[in-house]
Amino acid sequence: MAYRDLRDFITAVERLGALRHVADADPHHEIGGITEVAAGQPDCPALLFDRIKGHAPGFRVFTNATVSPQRAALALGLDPSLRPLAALKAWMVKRQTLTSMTPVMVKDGPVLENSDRRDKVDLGKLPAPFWHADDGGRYIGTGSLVIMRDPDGGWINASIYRVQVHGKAKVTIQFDHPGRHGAIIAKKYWDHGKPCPVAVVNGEHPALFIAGFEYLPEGASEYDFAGAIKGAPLEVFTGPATGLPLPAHAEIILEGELVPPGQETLLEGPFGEFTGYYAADKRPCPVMIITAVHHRNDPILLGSPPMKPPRFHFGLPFRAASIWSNLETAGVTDVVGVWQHVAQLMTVVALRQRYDGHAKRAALIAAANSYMGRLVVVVDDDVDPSNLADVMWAITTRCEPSEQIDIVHNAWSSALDPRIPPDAKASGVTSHSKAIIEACRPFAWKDKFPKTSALSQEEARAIEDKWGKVLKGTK
Ligand SMILES: Cc1cc2nc3c(=O)[nH]c(=O)nc-3n(C[C@H](O)[C@H](O)[C@H](O)COP(=O)(O)O)c2cc1C
Ligand SMILES: [Mn+2]
Repeated sequence: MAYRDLRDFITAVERLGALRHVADADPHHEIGGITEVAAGQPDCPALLFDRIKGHAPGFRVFTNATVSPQRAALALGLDPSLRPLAALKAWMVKRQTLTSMTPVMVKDGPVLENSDRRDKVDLGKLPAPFWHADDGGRYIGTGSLVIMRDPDGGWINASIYRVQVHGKAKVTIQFDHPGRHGAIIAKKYWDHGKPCPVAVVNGEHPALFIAGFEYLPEGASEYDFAGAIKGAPLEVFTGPATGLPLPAHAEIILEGELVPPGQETLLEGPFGEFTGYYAADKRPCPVMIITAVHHRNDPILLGSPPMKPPRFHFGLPFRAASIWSNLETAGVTDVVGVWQHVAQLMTVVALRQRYDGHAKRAALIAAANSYMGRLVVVVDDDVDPSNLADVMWAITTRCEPSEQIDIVHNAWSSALDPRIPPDAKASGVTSHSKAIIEACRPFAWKDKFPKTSALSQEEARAIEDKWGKVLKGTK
């Protein structure tokens, strides 16, 4: 299902019956609150806010865009009716064979319908919400991309970093750590005493939203990856203020410069994080001075605020698809599924064990790539890794803790980790330990393990197909 831009995507969501229109909400905590409550519902709808308090009618905010598995599949161009694990597998396979597509240059685009330059710039016109009660300010960028050009290679990085409003023409951009491509690129300009040209793109094509979250190699542009997902190159024009290539069909674009930190930094945050806490507090952050704002008529700001888990920006755990792919590339056979729960804080691998040590081999690879994840679980192939209740059943019945739980120390976490003690965090600690839980039948006697009385996934599915309507009372 191809769609041209965010507006087209919203139309497709409406056709699926998954869009709700919300009028007269307040950007001060209310839009954020409604978004969080909706995201907690079993069939979380997408929300389009209009007539936002304090803003011109038509200036809209769109949230929960890809929060359901169905809409995450739609955004990837996959069949939205696939079951979640089948959809993730389809994405894993598609991802391995994507052909990257370089954007094509165009002269004009709908995002240039309105432009404010220099002293006309006023971010106050745009409905940037105050998402959570104790946030340090309004955030215009939660689901927006930060565009920069590498001064050496010339390639374009387009990733998601949050953007806080600090004045009419001033925002901060938050790099979680100095290894972010955006942070590396900006430093190259700053080391030469120059500001870094930058643009913030909002209301972009959902394929670009997904690409902006992917861990791509340095030198690979998220623009090309988005084109590959979309199956057609992005159309970009040359930003008049920065010379950066910018998506013509975006809703709102800010252009400007990220000034060297020696000149100015501002305290950023606190901001409600995806763990459900304020763990990073306030930190000094690079400042962007905005020299131009472009937007479509009646622009739509795509908001993707972090929320308390299990809510997450994407209804399919895309990082689990990369781990699944990593396992295959590393030569680990018989993986039947990988999933992440609790907003990617827990990784589960399901496999058909073929040899002793097979499960641990998979677990160690998955643990290495589990950002902030303290729990890594391996289950047998009869357990659906996307079903947390099934995973807990496997843990409580197949894992002997004294034998099958290992702890890996000093592993990959983040300054956003709420459980790193304050003094350790202050001294720069961003690692934690990971528990690897082998919840598989022990390999040496797996054939003597008591037989399960449960229906197999295939049997249960066949029953659902035949008797589902009777059980639901719709027949
Ligand atoms: C909605 C959303 C918000 C995010 N916010 C941030 C952020 O504020 N800072 C950050 O460093 N990463 C953030 N991330 C994660 C990065 O976008 C992601 O790790 C990306 O791969 C980094 O790209 P890079 O490899 O080009 O640096 C966010 C991701 C999403 C989906
Ligand atoms: Mn990148």
